[in-house]
Amino acid sequence: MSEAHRTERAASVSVDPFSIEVLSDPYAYHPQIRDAGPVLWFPQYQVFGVARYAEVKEVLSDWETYCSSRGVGLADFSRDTPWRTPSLLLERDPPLHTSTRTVMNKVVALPRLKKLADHWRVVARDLIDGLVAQRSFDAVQDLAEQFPLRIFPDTLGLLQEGRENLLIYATSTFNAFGPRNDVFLESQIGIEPALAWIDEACRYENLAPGGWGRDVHDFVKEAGLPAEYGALLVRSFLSAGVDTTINGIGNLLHAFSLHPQEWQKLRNDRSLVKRAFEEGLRWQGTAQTFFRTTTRNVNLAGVNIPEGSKVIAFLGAANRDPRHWEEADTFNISRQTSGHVGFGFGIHQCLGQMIARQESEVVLEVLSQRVASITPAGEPQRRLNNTLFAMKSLPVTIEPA
Ligand code: OVM
Repeated sequence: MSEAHRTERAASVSVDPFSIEVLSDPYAYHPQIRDAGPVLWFPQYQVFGVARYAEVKEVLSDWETYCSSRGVGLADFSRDTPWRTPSLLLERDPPLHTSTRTVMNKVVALPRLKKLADHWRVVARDLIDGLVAQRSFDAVQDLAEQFPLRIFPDTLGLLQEGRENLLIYATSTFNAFGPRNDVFLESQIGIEPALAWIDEACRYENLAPGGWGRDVHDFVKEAGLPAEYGALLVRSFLSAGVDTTINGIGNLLHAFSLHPQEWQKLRNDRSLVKRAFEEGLRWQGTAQTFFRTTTRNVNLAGVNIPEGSKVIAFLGAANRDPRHWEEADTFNISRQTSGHVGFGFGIHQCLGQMIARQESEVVLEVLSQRVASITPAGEPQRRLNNTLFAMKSLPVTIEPA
């Protein structure tokens, strides 16, 4: 509170964080925005921003001041029409958020998740054995995209037909947190049928018995919440559970292809699998940015931010802030990564993080048993997205173990 009397100006930043250049290589631009000041101002969008670890954590910790119910993208739901019906988790505040989150926490509970691990391992072995036999493959298209799609829709009990809509929908959802730029508009092509499929797929009668999708509906009922919450909460799994895990695994494999010594480290000590996943998220996170909206005038790091302001939090920049991390830019799977904000922080911290961990750990366990080395075999290609740091292609050649 002693800081509340200091008033400095937010550092004005002229670079567009949603431009092709920045989205292609956000890490090249992070030092500039971190060093500009603790609180940033983007005149082009009329929004504040934070890119240092301390301020990102402060904004995410204080949900009463920095709310989610006015949208976690550039759009302010108090003025602008939301792109889709707002999420009952991501785009809500307590007390409603608390009741929906409580229901969903039951669905993703660890004992339930652990029961799936053996089956996921069989799928991973099958997939990876085929790729190892090929020697050369695309680590994004043939592995990172395939694995979550082979297990997660089945875990939920989704319709078999039309699953290609999952990626179209998720890509648009994450693009919609940013401005209506070309990246967003391109992802809108063919979105109408995808949205219609998503709505259908989330209905109780279209979800397979025994799957987590039906469990969501059942737990909603048990908790005494309105029945129509069920479908919308299933939708959160479809929004947040596919593109995120795909790119988490893709970015991690990219990191290993660039750091062969870290791959050897993992092969020599498989107890590093858990840390390797966290370090992958710290070093090259999937969700790069989320917004909050201020509910009151607030002084952050000496800068007055008026009520009703949008604040963009740069998670990826915070995760490499040298003010917090030693050798912040180094990918080191044996480092202590606790406190990274790759899953966000506070009450909205990733609900599916244990699912993401289990998926990635299964892939890394099997891959580190079967593969002695991963070598780039062509230029990796990025897939530009207003929120996600994503890859389209990562050609590699592997040496079998
Ligand atoms: C949701 C949702 C959508 C996108 C991301 C997310 C990172 C959640 O609809 O609940 O969490």
